[in-house]
Amino acid sequence: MSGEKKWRYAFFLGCVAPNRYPMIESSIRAVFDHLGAEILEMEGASCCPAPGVFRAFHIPTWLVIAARNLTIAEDLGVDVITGCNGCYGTLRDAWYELLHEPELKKMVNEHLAKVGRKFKGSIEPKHIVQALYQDMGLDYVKGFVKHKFKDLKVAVHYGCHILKPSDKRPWGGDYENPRFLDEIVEITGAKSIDYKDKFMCCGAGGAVRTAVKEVAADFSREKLVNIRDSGADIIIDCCPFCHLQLDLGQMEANNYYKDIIGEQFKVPVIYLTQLLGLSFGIDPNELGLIKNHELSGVSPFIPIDPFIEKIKEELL
Ligand code: 9S8
Ligand code: 9S8
Ligand code: COM
Repeated sequence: MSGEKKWRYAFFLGCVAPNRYPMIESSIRAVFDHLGAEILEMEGASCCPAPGVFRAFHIPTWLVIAARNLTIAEDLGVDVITGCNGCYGTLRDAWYELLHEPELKKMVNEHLAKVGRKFKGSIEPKHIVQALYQDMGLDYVKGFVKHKFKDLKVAVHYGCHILKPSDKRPWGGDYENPRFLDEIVEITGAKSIDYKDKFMCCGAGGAVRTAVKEVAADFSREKLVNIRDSGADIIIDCCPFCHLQLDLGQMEANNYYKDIIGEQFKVPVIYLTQLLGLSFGIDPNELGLIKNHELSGVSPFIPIDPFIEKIKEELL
């Protein structure tokens, strides 16, 4: 889209998308550009740092690093968006705590002064879902839908940090049974179907994946059984770490738990903006919707071909 942009955001990438799922980053850029949002780069940004890891070990270190990242967006003078629940958790929790606790802010700014920075609290950290749902609004986003999926059943996975802690999140209303992500998915015509324990963790968060892969895969196994029972065609998520766990984790669950799961899992995992982008008519290549490949150790691990086949006719 050319001309004046309606919104401007600093884009916080985090680690997982640029390193493992470049298609997630690419689809966010394409969709935001299409919707009339300008994306500014955050030069010098580091790991957020991951809430389940850094905060669990040393809160002051976590806070100072998070605040440093926020000051990069403050310098740009715009709100920061991220496509990762974990990054959202860190940036938003740190921002909230620093706004409400002067002592913490003083401590943080003493450290930041050593690198010539200062946390002011002048911008708000947002999830891309928050930007879509609250800044732009469903009616506005709906106006860009060109193709409606006629027969696509979706298992929506929220993940944890986008919802909790609820006092630091902007969703209002029901935090145990939210609908905002389902509502965004459904503007594409896809049907968000209910499944057992929908709001359960993917298994990866809180450093579980890093510490004990079998335990993370066991969570995923349970979630995937429920998703399979629901008859979903695909999983839609809004977090690259959940995405990794639900994609690569399917292979791991197929391996560790082959004796108890029966048929092997093979549900395509698609990121929210990949689905939205398709319905907007954006080139699937730009959204990183690539056909199966033979490379090892390269995402996507579960082939997305069944999804591509299913939607091909609707897109032609
Ligand atoms: S950064 Fe570093 S590890 Fe991660 S992707 Fe999201 S959480 Fe924040
Ligand atoms: S990774 Fe993303 S947000 Fe989390 S902690 Fe539970 S779920 Fe999956
Ligand atoms: C999950 C991030 S998205 S972390 O593992 O809890 O830090």
